[in-house]
Amino acid sequence: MSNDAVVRNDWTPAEVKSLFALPFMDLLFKAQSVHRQHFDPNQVQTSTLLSIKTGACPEDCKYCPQSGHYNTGLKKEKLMAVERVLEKARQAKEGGASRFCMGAAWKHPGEKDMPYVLEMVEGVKELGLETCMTLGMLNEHQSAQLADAGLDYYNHNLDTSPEFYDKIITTRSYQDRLDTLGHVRDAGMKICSGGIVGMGETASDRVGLLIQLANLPQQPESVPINMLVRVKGTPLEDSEDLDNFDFIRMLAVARIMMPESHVRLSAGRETMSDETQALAFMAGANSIFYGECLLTTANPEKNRDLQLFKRLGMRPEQAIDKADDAAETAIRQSIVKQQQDSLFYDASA
Ligand code: SAM
Ligand code: DTB
Ligand code: SF4
Repeated sequence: MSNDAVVRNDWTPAEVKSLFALPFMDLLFKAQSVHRQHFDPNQVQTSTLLSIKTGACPEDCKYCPQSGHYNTGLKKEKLMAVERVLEKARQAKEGGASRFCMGAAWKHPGEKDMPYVLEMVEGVKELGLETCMTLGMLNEHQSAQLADAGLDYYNHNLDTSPEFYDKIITTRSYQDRLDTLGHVRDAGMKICSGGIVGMGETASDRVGLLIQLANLPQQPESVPINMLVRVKGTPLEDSEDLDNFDFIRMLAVARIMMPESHVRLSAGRETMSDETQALAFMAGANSIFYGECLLTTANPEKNRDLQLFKRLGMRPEQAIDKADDAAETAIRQSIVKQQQDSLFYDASA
């Protein structure tokens, strides 16, 4: 393995700035070279999202359609019944997702909610899917309960640099977020943590976010990089367009700094061309949110994604390794069916 593909936790701002300053083609080549030392470059991890509790969130995140501080016209919904969540998870599995991510618009889960949330984790796991949740802040006890129930990943984003953070959120601190990540790690779960670009942050803020993530004691296994979805009614609805090349640079630098992590091309794909997405994969992104809906906003249709994979000769990662025998058979049958529908790329051809 070459030296530039080794995991490091001592990145300096000057080094990271110099990566961003590379000519675009040099940066992409470097990112793709690092990527190939750790991953199959033609494989993409697919996670399907479900909002299990929607809207009326007490936090004031300026990008978020679910904050109760802004009027975005979103219909609020209470915590979804466990059986309905499991039904959605079954559909996600049949559609070919390998991970099911459940998100709640909470500051933190309430004690009365925990038994239901734990049941959801156990049920989704039994289906043979990887499990992920994003429920806001967690304390040590809640982290241990989720880990015991079998939760594989916890998503909690740092969102931006420590310097820009209070322009975006005032109701919880950067340190609160780092504390939650610490509890998740101590409980033995994998971390999914990333951020958003296109919120009016400077180039140094992008450097600052990536340094925070990469220099954590252990890098997050999953790093979602979201392009801001500008939602009417949020304070960021009129944010300026982000240059797509700058978005790709962010993915490429994340790939180089966190060579063993899955880097997720996250929110923002709905308005992105297929060609921009292909550049994102070239930059080392190897995970997407898959399914027509993110939490409350649109994502590309499954068929568009499957066609894109096919056109690029890429394959979705399957959760087969983690599934028990019955679930494995079901997943295999589902893949065969989709291959017969000729939507998947046939790697054996
Ligand atoms: N309430 C929980 C929390 O904030 O931890 C979980 C759900 S929250 C919607 C998860 C993440 O979605 C946020 O941290 C943010 O990075 C991302 N997100 C929310 N709204 C977004 C938007 N309009 N565009 C892009 N990403 C967004
Ligand atoms: C993440 O980084 N992005 C996802 C997931 N983690 C939970 C959420 C994106 C939300 C986009 C706005 C919405 O659909 O509400
Ligand atoms: Fe609430 Fe999460 Fe949205 Fe912030 S990002 S307002 S915490 S749902």
